[in-house]
Amino acid sequence: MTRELGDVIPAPAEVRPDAAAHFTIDDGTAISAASGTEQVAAYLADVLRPATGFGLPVGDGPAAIVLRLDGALGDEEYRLEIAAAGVTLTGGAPAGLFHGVQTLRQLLPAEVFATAPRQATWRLPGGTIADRPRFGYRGAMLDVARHFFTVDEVKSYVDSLVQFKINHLHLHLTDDQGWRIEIDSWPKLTAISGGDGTGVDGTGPGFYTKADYAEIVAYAAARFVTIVPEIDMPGHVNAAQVAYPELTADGVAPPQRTDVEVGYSSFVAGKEETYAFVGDVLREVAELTPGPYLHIGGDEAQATTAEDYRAFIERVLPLVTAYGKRPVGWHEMAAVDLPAAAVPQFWRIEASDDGTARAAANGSKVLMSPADRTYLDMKYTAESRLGLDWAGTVGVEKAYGWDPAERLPGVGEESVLGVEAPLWSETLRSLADVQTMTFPRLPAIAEIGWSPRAGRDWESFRGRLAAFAPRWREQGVAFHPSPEIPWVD
Ligand code: TNX
Repeated sequence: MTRELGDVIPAPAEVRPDAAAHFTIDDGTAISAASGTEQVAAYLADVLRPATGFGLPVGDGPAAIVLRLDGALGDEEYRLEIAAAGVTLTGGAPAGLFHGVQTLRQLLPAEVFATAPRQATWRLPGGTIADRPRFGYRGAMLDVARHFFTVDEVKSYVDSLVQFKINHLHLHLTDDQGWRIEIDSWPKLTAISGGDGTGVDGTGPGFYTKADYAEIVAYAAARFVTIVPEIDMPGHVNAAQVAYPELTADGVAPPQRTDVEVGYSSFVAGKEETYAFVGDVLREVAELTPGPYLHIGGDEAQATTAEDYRAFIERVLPLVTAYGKRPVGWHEMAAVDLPAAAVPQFWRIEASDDGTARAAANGSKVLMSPADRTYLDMKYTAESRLGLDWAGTVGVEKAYGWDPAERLPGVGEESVLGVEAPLWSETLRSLADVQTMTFPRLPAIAEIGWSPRAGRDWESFRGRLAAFAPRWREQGVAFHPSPEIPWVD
């Protein structure tokens, strides 16, 4: 199927087709990498070589495909010019070039995503795309606590997400059912609560050593994705208390839990041991985190009194800041007066906001994850095999049909940091399950986060989305074949 210049998700800011022109990549095509573009040029060659079978040498001399930087553009901004003589990709910074490479891949035939050589005409439609993001934070979240996912599975997930210009991956590392990140000063966390029998129904054991975690962070960084680690507290802490009973009120270890209840566990706000523990954990996690954000959870603390909750959050926020990070927390955190650098992550299905609008008025930027639109763990329909439905079912059109700057009174465009699509893993058991819940809804959230508001159009989106079925099949990525989309073979 011939691709047209506008056949891209998320929709680019500006598309100017030149119907008279096109460029075809062949076995004589080379890539010219200007200074500072070498890393992305190597990535471009790497992603094109398996399917094309071409050598695609990268050098600094003249070539048909040219990568260059232009400091006049924003960091994530790029311009892609396709003419008969060749292709010029210009980025404001390597991140912008990387996004431009994803656009270029989408403009090639679906076979380009194959892992072994294929016969195809590697034709790019002519014209110019000038593109830049609406919001700086476009994220996904993976819950590795309810079910653990390996380093390789997380890397594969990153590779699927970046195709839609996602630039943050939030890892929900701890919860009642498991603790998934090694902490040197409190080794029983993973020795006990990362081991066999942990996770929902005991089916999701495992944890990241510090070396594993650093490997994920580096892999993501090479793809311009920032990892946002979450240590959920003061609720959702049963796994920590199983390993260290001194973190409970009576000092008695609770039973290990593998069910899906929420809201029953709590750290003790009035105990000094609590803060010794939290301080150590946050320090070690901050050390593993080159990115600016550290997520402290704060959701569903039903077993914590309102007074204790506020005391706890007020004690913990300055620790995050002291370790050089910006605190992120589920919006309940906004029950206290937040520093302007703190980011509440709004997840409610109603417009009620537990202080989020007040935080925005005080200068905080809000991360928008309304559950009825962005939660990738909600069932698509009542018949879905996987997922929950407490926020309703979420079809593709519903995921696409909202706007982050219109969702919450008092939280307009200027107060929105961006959007994030969380995937909780109570019902998930494999990477294929993760992919099935993510695709095709994640592209909808990605377009909301990246593309200009004015161009939002469901008919256009579902038509563009239809072309991704063969692309995901080539990559071995599972997806839900929603009847809302007129899929092509
Ligand atoms: C609510 S939304 C939770 C999680 C569950 C999720 C399931 C939020 C911040 N907390 O503990 O896994 O619902 O959809």
